Amino acid sequence: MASERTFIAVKPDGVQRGLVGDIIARFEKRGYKLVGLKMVTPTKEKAAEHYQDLSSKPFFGGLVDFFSSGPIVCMCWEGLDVVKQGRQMMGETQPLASKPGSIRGDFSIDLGRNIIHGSDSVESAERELAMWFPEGVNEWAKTVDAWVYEP
Ligand code: IDP
Ligand code: MG
Repeated sequence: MASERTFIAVKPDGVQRGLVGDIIARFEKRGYKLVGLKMVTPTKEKAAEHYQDLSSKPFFGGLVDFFSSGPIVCMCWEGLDVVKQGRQMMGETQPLASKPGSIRGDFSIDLGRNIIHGSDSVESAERELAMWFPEGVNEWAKTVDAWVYEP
């Protein structure tokens, strides 16, 4: 099975609103494998590095302040096509454009409070995982995979 990894984070608003469990459950129930999980309160520097691609945007300062305003829950999920599927499960950047059934479509309204981050490409995932999990992730065999993937 050609597998990949993605970085998913529940942002400070999702943590405050008690949505961590629901978000984890969606990825677990889909069949993906959790290989990294921790709570971190990002420094402003780390938040700015995470969102470095958006540094020229007018909302960058507010985004960095918000992302470093409290704990986030960092996750690494592994499985087939998980980068793209993670984005599908999240919904659109703009919550009002997100379909009901998606995480943002079910739980958020405002662009600046859209509760979840997910890597947008395999390259971004590699960069973000190196940043948030410099210690590496957990290698383990999920025995139920034989019931999730056809051999
Ligand atoms: P993404 O989170 O769906 O990948 P990005 O374009 O990478 O979207 O933007 C990162 C985050 O910055 C968004 O999730 C959102 O919270 C915030 N953001 C994006 N565009 C705007 C904007 O135009 N105004 C305010 N905040 C924005
Ligand atoms: Mg993004």
